[in-house]
Order: sequence, then structure tokens, then C-alpha cells
Amino acid sequence: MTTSSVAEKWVDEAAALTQPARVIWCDGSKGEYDGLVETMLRDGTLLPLNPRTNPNSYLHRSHPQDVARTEQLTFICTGEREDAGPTNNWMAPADAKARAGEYLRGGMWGRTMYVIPYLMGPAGSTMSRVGIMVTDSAYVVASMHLMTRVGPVALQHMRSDDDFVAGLHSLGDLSPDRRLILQFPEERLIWSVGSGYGGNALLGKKCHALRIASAQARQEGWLAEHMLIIGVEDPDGRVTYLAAAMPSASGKTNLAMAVSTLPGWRVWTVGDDIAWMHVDAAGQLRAINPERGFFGVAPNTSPKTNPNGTAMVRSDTIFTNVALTPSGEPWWEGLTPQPPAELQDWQGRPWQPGQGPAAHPNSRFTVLAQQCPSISPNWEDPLGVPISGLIFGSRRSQVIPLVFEAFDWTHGVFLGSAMSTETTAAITGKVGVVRRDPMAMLPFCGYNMGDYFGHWLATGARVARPPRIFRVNWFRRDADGGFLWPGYGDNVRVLKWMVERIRGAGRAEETPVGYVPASGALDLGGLDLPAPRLREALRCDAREWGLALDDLEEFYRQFGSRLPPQIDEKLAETRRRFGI
Ligand code: GTP
Ligand code: SPV
Ligand code: MN
Repeated sequence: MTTSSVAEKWVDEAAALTQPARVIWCDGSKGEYDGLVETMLRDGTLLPLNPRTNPNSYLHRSHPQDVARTEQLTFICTGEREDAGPTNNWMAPADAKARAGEYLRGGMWGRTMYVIPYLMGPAGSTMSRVGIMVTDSAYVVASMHLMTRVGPVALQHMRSDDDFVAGLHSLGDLSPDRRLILQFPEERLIWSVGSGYGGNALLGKKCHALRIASAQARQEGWLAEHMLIIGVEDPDGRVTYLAAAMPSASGKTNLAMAVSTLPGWRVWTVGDDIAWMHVDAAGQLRAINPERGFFGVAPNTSPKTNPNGTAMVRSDTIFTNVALTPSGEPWWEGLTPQPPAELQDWQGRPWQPGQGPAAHPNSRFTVLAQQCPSISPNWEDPLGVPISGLIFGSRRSQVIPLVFEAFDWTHGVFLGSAMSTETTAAITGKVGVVRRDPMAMLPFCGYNMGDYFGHWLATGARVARPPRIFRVNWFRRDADGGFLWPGYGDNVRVLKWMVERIRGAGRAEETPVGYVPASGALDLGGLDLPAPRLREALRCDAREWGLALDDLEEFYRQFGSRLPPQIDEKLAETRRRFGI
């Protein structure tokens, strides 16, 4: 394998700091994956699952204090604090390296350092980007095999010797007291120590493809977003591509592979978590999925809620922190109506109903995208797919209607910037707390969020026909706490209305926050949803919005002069429309 001297030099420096016994350059081959699995089965990092029911599949149990992203330990390290902005944790680069350096120094003593060259994006795409990460975790290497394109293909896509994002990862002692996830966007560098889980440790995902890439995208004139990508096919076979931003554990994987309850309509999966979007020479917005696999939430994945998701994890899957049946099958809450007898919980302890969840609420599966039955035939097209609509969705029990459409691009950017959501188990901390999460990027924007809104506005000006922008909320509840909308496969009814709107049909009614489906415009054929329930799901209340806008105004204030004036204007305009 040929490597650039810049990459070799950086790997040498990482080894000098961490002092591994040996350095192995990964080639991404099946033999390498099988060897890693064998090693991990021997040392207990992986447990085998039943080879009859779950061939080539394994269970990993992470440290009980290392089960989700830890945002309070995640920092954007820019020379100027202002460039990280008020919504990011910030540390000066030198301080960050001094602190993390202490945990990393000699941290790989006696162990193997794996060097993983990886490509984010399809082979042959000018939108794809390269990373080179080092790690002392075999589980991370195996996961990177599934989530990215590892090996020579990565190095072949470097446009110059230094055209890669460098990532240094070490498990450390897995204690949150000695854990730091550091992004240095100005150096295209990542340091992560003290965690072996998910977005903290699989550096290609959130650290590279969102935090570093978003900053790089601003400089280079594209967008790196926390978005799924789908093709929605109508009964005539015409496919409309949409991308949707939703916060962690708020429905991206499920929508990305939804099985339509409307006859003749179907959803094709292009990506389930991250979209990189460029404006092409003709002014068309195009998206690629930088990832190669899915790292999806296990709980509530079932043949009823997500048949494609259930089918794709039947073989060749790594499960993390799910429960285990006596016959060696994985289990999680919602997979079957009743839990099987004699389960072991996610920590391997005997489990009885009533003891809390058997699978960790943020337990996950890692699997190649190609195993998804609904994977789009063109999902690896180097040119990406043309995007006609963008969706911002969040998890709100109250206030936010099921669906509405922005008046125009600027208004849509405002709606995205105004998003708030209830927190989930995907991050450590309290679940169900409402927080601001603009465009589902709060934990992932690698630069000042005010500048980010400005970059979105500027991108719209470069697109010949800006995609329609929609806002959705599958999670509004009734007075008894039940979901007002059935969700999952029935969400395709909402997608159908969006496609109709994009084509200039699709009837809508104007409200102060945007267009909602007119009475009868949502296809509810075959669905038993009483009219008052639908009205409640779509309701837009001036008093509720008044309070929300007060809170939003306060949120915006912290950006000072970095907030684009157009965003403030849209807020004022919303007040005027409501008459509040
Ligand atoms: P990340 O991988 O963390 O970015 O999450 P995600 O956005 O891909 O979320 P995912 O699709 O995995 O859904 C997370 C949780 O939301 C699961 O428990 C789902 O069952 C639930 N969920 C997803 N879609 C719907 C829906 O339409 N309605 C309801 N009520 N719940 C849903
Ligand atoms: C998320 O939290 O948005 C995820 C899971 O997709 S992780 O990769 O752990 O960030
Ligand atoms: Mn995510």
C-alpha cells in the first residue's frame, strides 16, 4: 500500500505519543475482519450469537459507563472561542492537547495500534473525503470496516499528500473522568480518548463526517448534515429524493427504510444518518451518503415497526448492549410483544420483567447498508442523488404540528434554526428534556452556529430551484399520552403530500408558520384515524407559539452579530402573522 509521507509522519507521531508494541496498517479485507473477530471472540470482546438464527453475528458489551455519546466531554478546539460559538464546548487547541495528552501518553503500551485509512462516500465521487484514524480497539476497527470503506481505496482518493482528516483514538481506561472527544477543525484533526462507543469512537461518523466536515464544507461551499436520504417512488415509478434532519434517536433510520402502507408507493434507502450535499454545475442540490453501513438504535425495531431493519440484521451484524436469550439470540424491548424467558440483560446479568429494560435504551446494531432490502440501486452513485425536498423533524409531545411547509428557502432555514426537541438515550443525561437543536446539528456543528445559519442561506442562493423545506413531528401526543399519529410506515402518507407539493399539486392551507395539508389533502385511505385526532395533530396554536417564540428569541440573542438578520426578520414576521 502506498501512503503519503504526511500520513506516515502523522502515524509515527501518534505512535511516539501512545507507545504501542506494534503498528498494523489495515487493508479492509475480509480476511482482516475475520481475524479481528477471531481475536475478539478469544478475549471476550465479542460473544458469539446463535449461528443458525444469526449467522456471522456477535454481541459486544461496552463498559456500563460508556453507552452513549457524552456531549459534555466533546469540544470544538479553535484558536478563537467565537469560532466554536455559544452552542459548542470550546477548549484552546494547546490546552486540549495538553489535557488529552496526559491520558494518551504511553496509553497503548504493550498493545496494537491499528491504522485505518477510510473513505467517506462512494468510490469515484468528487464529494467523497478521506480519513486516517489510529485506534487501539479491535471493536472500533471491525465497526469501521462496516461503517466506512477501509483500505487502499481511501488512499487512492487523496487529492494531495495532506488531504485527509487525522484521527487519534484510544480506549484509555474508559472512565468518563478521563474522557475527551476533541475536534480541531482548523487542523482537520480529531483526538478521542476514554470511550469505545459509537459516535465517540467511530471517528468517521460524527467527529469527521459532521463536526470536521461541516467546517470544511463551509469553506468549500457544500453542506454536511445530520440527515437521512431517501427516494420516494410513486405508483408510476417516478422517484423523488428527499433528505431529512432529525435529532439522535428521533426516527431517521426508521423513515429511511419505511415500508409504505399506501399501495404503489415505496421508499428507497440512500442513507440513514448523514448527508453530504453539493450544488452541481447546473445548480441542482445533490446528496451522497458518506457512510457504508448503519449504526442503528435496536429498541423498538420489530417486524411491525421496521420490517426492513429487522430483516437486514439477521446475519453479519455486530450488536452492542442488547439482551441475550438462552439460545444465543439477541433481544431488545419492542422486538417481540413479550420478552423471552431467562434473558441476560445488556450487562450479562440474569433479567426478570420489571427490572427495567433488558437491552440498553441506546443499544445498537452495526451492519452493512447493502444488507438493507430497501437499499436504493443507485445509493453509491458517485454523482449522488438530486434532492427536491428537505425535512426538519423533531420529537415534541406538544406544540409542533405533524407537518407543515415553509413559505420559501429563507423561511425554511428559519424553521430549521428554530427546531427544539426532547432529549433521548442517544446522549448521556436526562431523557425527555426539551432543548434547542437547530437542524438536528446542535451536537455536531463544528463551527459557530450563527455562521452555520448564514451558510445555509448562502447555499440557497446558489441553487437554481431550491428544494421545498418541510417541518415534521411524528411525536405529538394526546391528553392521555398516546401518539396522535401512527408513525412508521404511515409516515409515507406525509411523504406523498410532500411529493405532490414539490410537483405543484397537493392542496395546502396557509397558517402563520407555513402551509399545512388542506382538509382531505393527506391520503388517509385504509387508516382508521378519526378526523378530530388528525385536526389535533395538525393544530397550530397562537398562545403556544407565542411562548415558543419568546424562548427562541432568547436563544438567538446569544449569537449576537453572528446571527444573520434574515433569521431575526423571519421571527418577527411569524409574530406579525400570528398577531402576537
Ligand atoms: P440516531 O441513529 O441516534 O441518529 O437515531 P435515528 O434518528 O435514526 O432514530 P431511529 O429511527 O433509530 O428511531 C429512534 C426511536 O424512535 C426508536 O425507538 C423508534 O422506534 C422511534 N420512532 C422512529 N420513528 C417513529 C415514528 O414514526 N413514530 C414513533 N412514535 N416512534 C418512532
Ligand atoms: C446519534 O447519536 O445521532 C447517532 C449515534 O447516530 S452515534 O453514532 O453514537 O452518535
Ligand atoms: Mn445520528
